Amino acid sequence: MKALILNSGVGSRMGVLTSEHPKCMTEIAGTETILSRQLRMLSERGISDIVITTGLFDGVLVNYCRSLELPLHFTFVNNPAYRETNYIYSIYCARAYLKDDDILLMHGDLVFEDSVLDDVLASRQSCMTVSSTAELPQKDFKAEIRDGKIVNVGVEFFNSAQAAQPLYKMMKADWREWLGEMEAFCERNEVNCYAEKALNAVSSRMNLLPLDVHERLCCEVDNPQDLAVVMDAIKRLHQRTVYLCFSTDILHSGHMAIIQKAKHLGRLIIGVMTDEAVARYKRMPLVPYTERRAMFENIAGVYQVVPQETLSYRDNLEKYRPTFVVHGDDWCTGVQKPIRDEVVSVLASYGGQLVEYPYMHDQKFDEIEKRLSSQRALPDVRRAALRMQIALKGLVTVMEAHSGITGLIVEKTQVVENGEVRQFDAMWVSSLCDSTAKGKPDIELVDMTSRFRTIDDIVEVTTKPIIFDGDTGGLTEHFIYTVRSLERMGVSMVIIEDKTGLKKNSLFGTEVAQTQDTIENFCAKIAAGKKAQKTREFMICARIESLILERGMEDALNRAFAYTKAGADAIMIHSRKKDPAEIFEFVEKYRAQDQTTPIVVVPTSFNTVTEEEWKARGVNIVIYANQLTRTGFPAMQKAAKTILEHHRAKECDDMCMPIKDIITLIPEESE
Ligand code: SPV
Ligand code: MG
Repeated sequence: MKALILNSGVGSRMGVLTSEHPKCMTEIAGTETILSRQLRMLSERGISDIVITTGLFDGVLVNYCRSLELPLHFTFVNNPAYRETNYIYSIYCARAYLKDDDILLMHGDLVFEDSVLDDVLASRQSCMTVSSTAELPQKDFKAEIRDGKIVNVGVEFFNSAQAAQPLYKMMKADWREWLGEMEAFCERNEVNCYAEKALNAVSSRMNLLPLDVHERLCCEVDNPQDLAVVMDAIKRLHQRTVYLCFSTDILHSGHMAIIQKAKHLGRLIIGVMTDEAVARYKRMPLVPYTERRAMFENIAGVYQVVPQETLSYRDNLEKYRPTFVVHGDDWCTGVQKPIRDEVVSVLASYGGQLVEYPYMHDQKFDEIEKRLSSQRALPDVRRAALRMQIALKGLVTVMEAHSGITGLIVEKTQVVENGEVRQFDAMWVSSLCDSTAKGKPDIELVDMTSRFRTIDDIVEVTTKPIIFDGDTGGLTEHFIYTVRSLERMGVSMVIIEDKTGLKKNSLFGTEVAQTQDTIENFCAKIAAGKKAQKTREFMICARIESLILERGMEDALNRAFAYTKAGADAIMIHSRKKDPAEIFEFVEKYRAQDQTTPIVVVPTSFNTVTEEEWKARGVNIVIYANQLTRTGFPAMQKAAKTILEHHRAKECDDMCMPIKDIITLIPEESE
């Protein structure tokens, strides 16, 4: 597309303001002139081919354009008869440069706001700016509109007319018609009329649409009064602010496009969602807040970058009271709708406006985001995620997984509650469930090679952090190898319990013979594991079995402090009582002396306590240790029985998951 700017007029109505330069060089805001503003706006939108017709002071104008040092290619065409002819003749003089392209035509004294130009450029058909709300001017241009199309443009049309401003986007074919007619006019020496007279002669052969600017700035500067109005309007435009919020880890051209659009509405304030806010509503951010903030601060033309601490915009809208909030229209439905509704109501309270752009579903962007998201599965990223989650969320929820499919269930299951998406943060590779899946008892019979195989299956199809049930950790000499293998696989934490000899599942308690390790031995195992670990983020959690084995609270606490001192990164306290009282007591007494070491609980028996209460009491990790296993197998048993009872599978059908749903859960391409 080429821009054609008409600057051959003398501008005599401006008085002394045009005594030394053409009207388009009149300053309208600071050192910005009508022309420099037009050219800046064009260059920001990638329109670089500019044809300018000149008249009086043409040398001054040419030098001025060059001095602006914008990345534009100019063609200047002087109309030598500028005093005796109208701009129809200037266009005629420039005709050789105006063939074979769409044309953006504007008068050199026209001042318009960014969004007007954006709308004109976005039009898929030829258009001219009009205002359905402005009063019909007596002497200026009006457009006569019939059946939604402009049929006549001129000062003499009052019927079915709207005020019109000389800013046109002409599609190539339409422009060819108009230009051809202008040539015919000029060759008949009709050079003193408006170019629009030629347009009116051919308008029936094209679709020239009126583009309604309503109250927006789009105004010619003909005299000092117009100039005062325009200067005031620009000052008000500069005071407008726009708010845009991001939680993205990277910037792609889709984000940049919306930032550019938003910038055109006013001073741009970007809200960057804090890590805590992102963690609450989606997954852990891959890039920390400070880095994400810096990314936006370095974008030219961004006025201010501020933290947004919640998913809700309310606090920031009340604080900054932006004139506009900009967002893609994808939040009109789905989980983000309540957030949008709140934005609409806060904006209404002070007269702000919501501007929504059509959400662009571009495969290119989806792929970039998918590729980025797949980084979560990389061992280094996955391993570090648990520590980050604890720091950002305070309480992390963990669900057991013992295979690829159960891993996928933990990865993907979500519920929406009050506009917030709830999902599990991490996976627990339970010894009980891993052994059960292999039809074996939970007595450290399934060896580490096999347990690692399970981790591999899960790791291959998921991205969430993993906590590994390391049983007793085995011999210290073996444990150090386990630690390194787990680190390599991207596991975030191993939990080892202070038992020795033949380990049995804790939920059997004292019903079976179980031996607790000595504090010294267990501390040595923890210390050896910590020494062996290669990465900073990996965590070793010491699990205390004193309450399970009925050794009392004091023993539990003594051990907890000793294990922490030996280097344990977290403490797990276990109980098989239905009443959570002893766990509460332990947490309270431990927290009285240690406020930072994360505490882990596995509320299988004491399952009435909510996550909110655990958090309030100072617990950091809640593990749902076996619920997928304990619900899955009875369903299978029931299906097996039903088929046996009916000698066929039909009666079992209603119990079965549709094959289609399996496809949703397990995509064919790796995600
Ligand atoms: C497991 O899930 O294997 C555990 C937790 O160790 S518990 O079964 O409660 O002992
Ligand atoms: Mg276990």
